[in-house]
Amino acid sequence: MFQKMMRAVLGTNNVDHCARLCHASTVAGLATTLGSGAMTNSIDEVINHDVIFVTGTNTTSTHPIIGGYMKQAVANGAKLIVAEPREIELAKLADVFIQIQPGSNVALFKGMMHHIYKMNLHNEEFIKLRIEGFSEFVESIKKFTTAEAAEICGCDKHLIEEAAEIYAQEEKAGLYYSMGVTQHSQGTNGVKSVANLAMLCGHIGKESSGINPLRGQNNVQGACDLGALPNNYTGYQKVFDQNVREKFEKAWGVELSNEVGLTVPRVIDGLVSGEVKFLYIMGENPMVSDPDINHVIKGLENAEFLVVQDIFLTETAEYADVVLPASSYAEKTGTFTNTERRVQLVNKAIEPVGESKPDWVILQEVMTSMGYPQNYNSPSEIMDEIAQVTPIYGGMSYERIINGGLQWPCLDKNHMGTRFLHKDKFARGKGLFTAIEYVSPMEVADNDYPITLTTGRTLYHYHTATMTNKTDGINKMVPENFLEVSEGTAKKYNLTNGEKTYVSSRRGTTTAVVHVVDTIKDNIIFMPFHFAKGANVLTNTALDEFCDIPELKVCAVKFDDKL
Ligand SMILES: Nc1nc2c(c(=O)[nH]1)N[C@H]1C(S)=C(S)[C@@H](COP(=O)(O)OP(=O)(O)OC[C@H]3O[C@@H](n4cnc5c(=O)[nH]c(N)nc54)[C@H](O)[C@@H]3O)O[C@H]1N2
Ligand SMILES: Nc1nc2c(c(=O)[nH]1)N[C@H]1C(S)=C(S)[C@@H](COP(=O)(O)OP(=O)(O)OC[C@H]3O[C@@H](n4cnc5c(=O)[nH]c(N)nc54)[C@H](O)[C@@H]3O)O[C@H]1N2
Ligand SMILES: [Mo]
Repeated sequence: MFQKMMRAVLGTNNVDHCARLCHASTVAGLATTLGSGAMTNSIDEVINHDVIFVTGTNTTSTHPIIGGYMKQAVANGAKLIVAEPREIELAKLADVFIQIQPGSNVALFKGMMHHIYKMNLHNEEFIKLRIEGFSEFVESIKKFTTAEAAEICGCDKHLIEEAAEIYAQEEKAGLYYSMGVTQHSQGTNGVKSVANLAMLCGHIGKESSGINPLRGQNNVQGACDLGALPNNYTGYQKVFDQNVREKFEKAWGVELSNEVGLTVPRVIDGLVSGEVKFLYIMGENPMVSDPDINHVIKGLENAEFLVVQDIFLTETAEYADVVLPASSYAEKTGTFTNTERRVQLVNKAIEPVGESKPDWVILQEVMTSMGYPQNYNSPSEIMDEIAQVTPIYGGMSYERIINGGLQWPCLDKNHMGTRFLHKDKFARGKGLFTAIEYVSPMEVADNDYPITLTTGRTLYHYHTATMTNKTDGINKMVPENFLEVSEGTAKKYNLTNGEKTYVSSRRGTTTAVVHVVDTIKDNIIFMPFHFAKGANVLTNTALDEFCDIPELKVCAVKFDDKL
């Protein structure tokens, strides 16, 4: 309905935060290669893998349930490969752990594919039957040796070869990735490389074999599905497709634009340049979560009119002209579509507190007062409309999802939903191989800024901590901004465990408590982005050319002992 409001009232839809910051590169990369940008397997398929390849996901911290299943699978005999810049918990259980340089994913995957092809471990039959674009792709991997890959990844080439052999030869292979692959200026190419690797081995379209981008927020999958992307209506129907547009014009009784909207980084740039004047932010805290906070401040200060709809008065809400208090998940009924494409019902537990209202009620009131009267009586009626206009949700209704939910595609009222994707054919017909060249991150360490910063999460906090910093126990575990640094680097820069240091990039300076760890390599640091005026003061706004995801996982920084 939010999409309906934005498209109907403004003629566009600039709301794509979750998609942009998490899996915009997944949507872009997998839509072009496979035809659908979602987890291809289901969560309960995890325990039956023969091999699990984990890269760019700290699964036991960020998807602990799935991380737990992975541990069970390993206990049952599954092999585990981990490729990560940090020795995460799963790395300790791995058969092969490759500690790679942040930003080197494409080189790693290409090196693995080179070796698989050289050793004749690729799945020729599957490729012939189901994939196109092989010859050009093979040329690109033939010349890229594991030695070259190892040089870029900063690891031993034998590890790349061993990982390649295990991944290719096991029967049921699950590949899992998340932000360590997507949040790069080469994020879409990283995702396409993941698709190349799985297709090369025929490890997709089968039970317990597939590509699994672990989605982030409880409903980021649902937000993407329902058109919170600037180029899509619900169900990934394109805004520039005339038939689609006509369908929605008829359903909503308004004229609609066929123009693709702006992505969030372009919205912030637009505020800074004055091209964007009005912004309505719902359930997002860009003052903490967007790259280059000083740039965000300029943008928000420049907005002529800013509305923030949130359950708390956030750092972003401080800049708002109007704050609309929303009810939290516990105070409303609705659905969340989880990472395995399962549309699940969430029931109201308590009445909305204070003056807050469920988001759908607020949006309905805004639409009505803007001259587009709407009168849904319940979220269930909204779901009925979604089903009417959205083929992949065609069979969804509250009555049908009451017991455990349904996984899309669920095409009609008799369809039981879909456990794993691409079974006999890919959503796009044939899968598509893409020849990809390795390109380094946009900002790499140099003499002025000699340290590579990578950012991410901890188990204890959720994103910008609006919802987790109100709990004493959590604040005890992770009370303030910190950085992880190797012993060697700490020594070199005179940093002692527990002290506070300044860290600067070309964009700004922040402070962090030093944690000396033995899980990260020299000259690389990790900082969580949970804290205001923290990591994102430093990060780079460089974007992926295909989907505008920012390079949140790599930038260059230095230590300062004083300002
Ligand atoms: N506790 C908790 N759980 C969460 C969240 C939270 O805030 N807190 N947020 C949710 C959301 S929205 C999301 S999107 C997910 C994100 O889930 P994850 O992607 O698992 O989380 P991150 O910590 O951002 O990054 C994962 C890992 O990427 C690695 N990495 C960094 N650079 C590279 C690289 O170049 N290559 C590779 N291969 N790895 C790299 C980092 O070392 C890090 O361990 O988590 C969800 N779950
Ligand atoms: N450096 C760095 N930056 C990152 C990342 C990273 O890895 N590194 N990861 C990025 C990723 S993947 C993500 S997803 C983003 C997350 O960035 P944000 O989405 O900005 O972070 P959250 O803290 O989840 O903000 C959600 C807001 O929604 C509010 N909220 C909660 N429930 C409701 C509700 O029912 N209704 C309404 N209206 N509001 C509600 C919360 O109070 C909170 O203010 O951060 C991104 N930023
Ligand atoms: Mo995310």
